[in-house]
Amino acid sequence: MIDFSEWFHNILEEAEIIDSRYPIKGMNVWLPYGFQLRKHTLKILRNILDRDHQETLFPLLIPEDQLEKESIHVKGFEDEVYWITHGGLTKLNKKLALRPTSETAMYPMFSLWIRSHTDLPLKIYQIVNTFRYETKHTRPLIRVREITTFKEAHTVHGTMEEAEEQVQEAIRLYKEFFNSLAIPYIITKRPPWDKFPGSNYTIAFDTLLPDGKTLQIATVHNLGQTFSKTFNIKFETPTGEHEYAYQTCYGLSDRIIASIIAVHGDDSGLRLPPKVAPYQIIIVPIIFKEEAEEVMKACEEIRYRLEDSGFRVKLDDRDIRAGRKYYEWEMKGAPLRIEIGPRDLKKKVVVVARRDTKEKIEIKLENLEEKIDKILHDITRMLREEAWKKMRENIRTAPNLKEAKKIIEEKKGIISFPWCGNEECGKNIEEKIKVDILGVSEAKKKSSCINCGKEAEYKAFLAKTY
Ligand code: PR8
Repeated sequence: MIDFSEWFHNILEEAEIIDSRYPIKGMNVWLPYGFQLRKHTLKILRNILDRDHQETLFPLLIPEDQLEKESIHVKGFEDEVYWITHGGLTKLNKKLALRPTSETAMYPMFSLWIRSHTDLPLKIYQIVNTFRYETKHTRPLIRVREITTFKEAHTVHGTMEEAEEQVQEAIRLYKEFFNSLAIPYIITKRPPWDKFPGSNYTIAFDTLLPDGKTLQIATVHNLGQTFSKTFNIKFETPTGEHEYAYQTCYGLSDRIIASIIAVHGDDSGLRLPPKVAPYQIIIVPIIFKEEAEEVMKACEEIRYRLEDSGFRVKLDDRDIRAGRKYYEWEMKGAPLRIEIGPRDLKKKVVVVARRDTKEKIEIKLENLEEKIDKILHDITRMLREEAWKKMRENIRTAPNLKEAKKIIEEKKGIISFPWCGNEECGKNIEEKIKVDILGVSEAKKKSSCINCGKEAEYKAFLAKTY
């Protein structure tokens, strides 16, 4: 991949994921193939969240006074809010915001719903579109002004410990989600100057894109009692006192699809993990005139057999050259292709081609389902291992700031280094090397801060980011 940015834009178009020609900056059209990819990805997340969250749906519009009630929160979003000022020709008395996220839509309702400790914990989520008037350069799926798959979860608890535990639980859920998509991640606590507006702290997942820049793909926020105090979310404890609740929220966006595409793709196009591929298996008939009917019949039979076993299958019977079909489905990332010709039928075998390794294997028809299932699992494992390896190889340590700057400029990727945790020192580091601190994890061994030399409390990470 010579130029990632160009590759990414081209593949979105060629593989028919989205059409970015819609005449509003930062807003795109999901095409049918992209929509299928989106649907299967959302299904995985819904299955995970549905275990103990309830799905809801709140209105898109938020009244001005409600959005502005939490002052730190609104300060963080004020540059990004789209406003509705008119209904037809009538000027509205109260402006309405298109939700940039839904805390201020949901929490006034939570204060009506929650009365007693028996109403807790409350765990809900919704998958909706949100709007952010991004001023930074927009990019399809990566930085959009209409986030079309904003998956936001919001929880309410009776104690700070429970909210802490929920943060850990959310991290576990998101790990499971990313693992099933074979997407590698690093998890860090954002520095205080980069946390979600109104939160006590923010934990973020970042992945590495092929150009060496990181992409934030999920965040988990501990909101403490900030919003419950603003929106009066109170409950009666078992001993009859009234206390403000503790909250968390966590979310993901269209960047999930962006990372599936970017992390696994190669020079021939997409390589989709089988769990989310619109078609897991493409059947291509190899037809010669005299046996055409027989081959087509066999292809259809195999298609029904595989569909019966739960695989998503497409029989590509278009009247074009087989080579063109191979090229197209490779580009669109279908994990497996089955080629069926008259000679194979006589031998009672089919030829299966893997998209990940481009390997071709002959499989006996009698144990087709079982073999295919195994191969699909193996493809996910392979994609996962390859992606993690690539990411790990691009996390480097730096002995001093000069060296860190050099590595970032020459190799990009992620740099880890010991840091004291002091805000002034952190900002000084960012100033010196002109790259942002991504976040921190606890330091496992004793060392001194790369900048000020004091004892390092944290292992910090630096990277060029999207
Ligand atoms: C919250 N409230 O809102 P967050 N384009 C694509 N993806 C984006 C964009 C954008 N313009 N902006 C953010 N994201 C909390 C948690 C409810 C849920 C993605 O958190 O502001 C980023 O990956 O951190 C970000 O981590 C995620 O949305 C959640 O947004």
